[in-house]
Amino acid sequence: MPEVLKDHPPAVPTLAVDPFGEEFLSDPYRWHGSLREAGPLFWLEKYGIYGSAQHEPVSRALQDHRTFCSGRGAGLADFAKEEPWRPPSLLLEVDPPLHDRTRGLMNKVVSLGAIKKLQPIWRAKAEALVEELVTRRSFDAVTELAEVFPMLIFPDTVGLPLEGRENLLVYGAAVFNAFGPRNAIYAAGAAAAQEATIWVNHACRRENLDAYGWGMQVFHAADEGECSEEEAERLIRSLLSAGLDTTVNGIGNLLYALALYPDQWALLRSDPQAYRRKAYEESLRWDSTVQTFFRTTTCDAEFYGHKIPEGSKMLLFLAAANRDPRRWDRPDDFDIRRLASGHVAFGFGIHQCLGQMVARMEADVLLEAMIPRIRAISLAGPPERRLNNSLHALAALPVEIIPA
Ligand code: OVV
Repeated sequence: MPEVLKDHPPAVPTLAVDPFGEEFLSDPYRWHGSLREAGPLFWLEKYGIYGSAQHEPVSRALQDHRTFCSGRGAGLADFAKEEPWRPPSLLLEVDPPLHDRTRGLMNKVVSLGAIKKLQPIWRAKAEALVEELVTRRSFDAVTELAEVFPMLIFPDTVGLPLEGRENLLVYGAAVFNAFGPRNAIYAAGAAAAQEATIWVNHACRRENLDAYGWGMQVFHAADEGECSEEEAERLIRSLLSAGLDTTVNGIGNLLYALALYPDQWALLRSDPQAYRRKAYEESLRWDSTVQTFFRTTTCDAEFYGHKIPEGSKMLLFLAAANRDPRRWDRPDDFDIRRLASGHVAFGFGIHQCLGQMVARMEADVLLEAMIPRIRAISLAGPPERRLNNSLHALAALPVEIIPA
């Protein structure tokens, strides 16, 4: 290194990898190490954006919503320069003060009390579903369990029309694809998403919601003057966007982990009270459903000794951060004994997942139903991936079980 350059700030490492390419998305964990090793900040030349994949810088960016804003989109598109593909989310894609009003209102609808009230119903549905699958001995843990269970409870919880609910998964997949570039993966779901979008927008209207669901409660908040009627519709749209494909894959990834680590299933069964909740938390750390989100800088910022200009997009690798060896011992091991809290699978800071308690309760009642009925669970064939620009998703997971 020539003497004269010594005092210059370090250059941001430039990476050629495409984090939305099929090679990357088929096996993201194979690539994460090289992203983390590049340092706390790197440049992804294919997209002309910054990236971060270590736990500390990712957490720091998520917490600093003034510098790393969401109002210019949580995807690759900069809403200050490009028309969003749909009207922006009033939760995910806005900043304070608007965000705090909408989030405050939604926190009251999606509250722990509301979830606990539904727990007995969710538990009964989980028991009935698991009961039936156990008699089969072998089944597909994605198409017959992970995709089925949230559909049995979540649309009813929101109070959606019965007709057309199958659009929800299609829509969710499209929403999460749309955070990435307009690549082949996005295009593959785009046509089906058009019809699903029409159905979702229709389902969010007051006249199509039942009187007792969370959807109507958002309209009650509108009646109290906390938001407009139009805002209420779009807030309900958030429940439908973020509430299904996320929990489906959260459960899918959990079941995959348990099938892959039989000793962990045995440990969980040996002391369910101690491990049930920890098992789901660890599965979120080990295999984060939402792999990435973007932020945009609101000003010229300094980040780990680097200067980032205003208006830069930054891709935060949540799933890579959750396996950062700087933060966790043996990060690639699924180990339900560890303290997984501090993972960023639900994000961090003001935008941290609104539905996280729903996700936890769904997993909890499912495990509660499985533990006494299933002695062992193992893979009966290779799992199949469903590629998505943001989600780590499974298309199929053949499993075999031994009843208890
Ligand atoms: C966290 C998340 C993902 C996708 C969509 C939304 C939120 C939304 O608010 O629409």
